[in-house]
Amino acid sequence: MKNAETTPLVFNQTETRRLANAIRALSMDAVQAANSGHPGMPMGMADAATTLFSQFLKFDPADPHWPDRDRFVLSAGHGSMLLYSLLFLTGYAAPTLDDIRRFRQLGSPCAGHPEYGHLPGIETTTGPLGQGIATAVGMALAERILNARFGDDLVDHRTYVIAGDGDLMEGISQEAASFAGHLKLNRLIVLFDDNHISIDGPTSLADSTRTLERFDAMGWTTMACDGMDGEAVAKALAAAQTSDKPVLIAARTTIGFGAPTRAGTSKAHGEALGLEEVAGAREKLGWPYPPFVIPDDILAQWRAIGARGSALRDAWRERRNKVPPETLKAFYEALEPQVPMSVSHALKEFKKKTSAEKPSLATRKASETALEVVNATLDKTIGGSADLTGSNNTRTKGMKEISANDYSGRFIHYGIREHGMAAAMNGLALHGGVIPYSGTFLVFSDYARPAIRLAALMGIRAIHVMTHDSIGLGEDGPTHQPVEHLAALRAIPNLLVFRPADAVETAECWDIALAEAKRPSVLALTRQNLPTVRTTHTDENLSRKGAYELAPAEGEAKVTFFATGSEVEIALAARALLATDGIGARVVSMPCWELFDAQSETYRESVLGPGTVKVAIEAAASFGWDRYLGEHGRFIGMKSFGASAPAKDLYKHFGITADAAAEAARSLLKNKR
Ligand SMILES: Cc1ncc(C[n+]2csc(CCOP(=O)(O)OP(=O)(O)O)c2C)c(N)n1
Repeated sequence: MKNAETTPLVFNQTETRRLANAIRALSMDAVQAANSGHPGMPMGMADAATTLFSQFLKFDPADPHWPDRDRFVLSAGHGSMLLYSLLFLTGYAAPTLDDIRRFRQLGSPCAGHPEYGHLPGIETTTGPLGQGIATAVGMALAERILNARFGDDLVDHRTYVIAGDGDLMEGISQEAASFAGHLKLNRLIVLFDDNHISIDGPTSLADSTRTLERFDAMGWTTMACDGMDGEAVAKALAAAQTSDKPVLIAARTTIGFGAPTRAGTSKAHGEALGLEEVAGAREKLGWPYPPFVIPDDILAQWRAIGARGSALRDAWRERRNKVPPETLKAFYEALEPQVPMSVSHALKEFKKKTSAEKPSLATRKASETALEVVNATLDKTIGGSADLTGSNNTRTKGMKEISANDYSGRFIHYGIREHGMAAAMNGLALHGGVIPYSGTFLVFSDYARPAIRLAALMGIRAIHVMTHDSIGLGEDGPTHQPVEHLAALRAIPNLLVFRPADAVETAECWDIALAEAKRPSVLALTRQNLPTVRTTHTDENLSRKGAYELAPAEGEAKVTFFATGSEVEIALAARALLATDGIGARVVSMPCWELFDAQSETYRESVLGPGTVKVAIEAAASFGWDRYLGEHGRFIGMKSFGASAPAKDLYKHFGITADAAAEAARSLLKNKR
């Protein structure tokens, strides 16, 4: 191991087994107490994990956030008791034994699956199979990017993953692994729990992949070893340290090892073993201690494993202290979650200029222009696209690409891997030191959704630029025209979905997305040009409240038009039509529902315009709009999939026009009388 200043603790197979049995006992007892959970995986992988933590993993329970620690990702999140046991045994402040006793209960940090933020040492939330390994790819990439910027003395660590058959069967593993292989992320080491068992029975029921060959073909170093033999695992892990490619170690294990009748079968997988089986396992493993009791000598050995990290961390501190002060300052600034005020200031200037010049711009283009400002001010943004760079407009001037030979760039060609991209962005964000943003078409948010959902659940900043946001994209037709996607994304809690109306709002939305360190964002942007609707500059970021009155009524307000993005232009035209009839209508732009919903009731009421009739215009499904429109409001939008035609024809065909909106308002007013 490079930079290993302390001797790793080496145990022979028998000693490893004894230490590993502490994991087995805690896991089966916790699952038994909860009467739910997965004892099999922790019991199978206990020896391999013990070897990894005692001899290889660079971590310090006393300083769990130390930036140069190795990252450990339990991709097989259902085996969460493996991780909780390791954290307890190696001496993290939490979980306590009581927490483990309350495994899977409300308030215990030991949730059913590991949740980021619940315990130090949980580097990412896992459970949806495949996410962990794909997120780890982002972590391993972040390490290389920061290493290229700050050097070996500050950044020199590895990312270890434990993944099961399920992780590797999931499609996302293909995207993630081929991407990691292409980028030669040799600091990524995956221990594959090769136990031939999943829930339904033997994996042969559904899979006959030659996994090592598959990974070999993707540019990985592959090896196989006996996962029940600590010494064999150590040998494989030692060899993995010198690889110039990512490494997959297939560790052959026995699921539920020790359980007298269930070991090696799917019956060890997903339920408590039962008291009799647990008692039998105690006997088989030679573990005579009562539930949740770890004998002192074994605990002491585990604590020694945990304690070896402090010397590693001290050695890193020594190296760090010799780094030139300006490098060190830049390093810690990069790790700072807050974005400097200079970004907001620069975007404010951009807004001022845009309001004065009033360009007609697609919001994807406006986003690129805003990003020119952002990327020139903030160097930790890492852009990218899933092979739609010229369409998403995410690559600004001078952004060098990141490649296997040179990680010093700032732009990632993710390839056509939306799901892998979104998960890698999570890994980049979780690692810290960079802010990932990337792009695809909004319609393909479906392909990235499970990873976006996890970002929202974890509360991390990943910014998704999603262009071609409606039928307004035109001729590519209904396969490419999102209809239900805004609603589907808005349904994800803690995700900010922005749909800016012009270049000014686009800059405001970027400002908010960058400042939101604990929420992911989606920016839904147009392909087609839009006029500038914010023609008077305000220093205040009006989008921050989620919705605001863009145009007041002339005279008494009888009508409120709500619109987002490209349909704000239509709302303004409808307002003008009503004005010629002497009907006062106001227009509310709603770039972000989530932010609006969080405003005070007084503000929301004032924006919603009590007493006015309400018409919403959005070239998308109506799902969700009722909450603003009430029973009597009208929605002008999509009721079906789109069609292939020029955008202007489509808006007319689907009735999303100023005439239709004005007519809806008139008829509502008539009914009101
Ligand atoms: C995306 C996803 N699909 C399904 C599940 C439900 N699930 C949890 S574990 C599991 C079987 C996994 O098999 P394997 O990785 O071999 O784990 P082991 O049986 O070895 O513990 C399944 C289907 C899940 N967690 N995530």
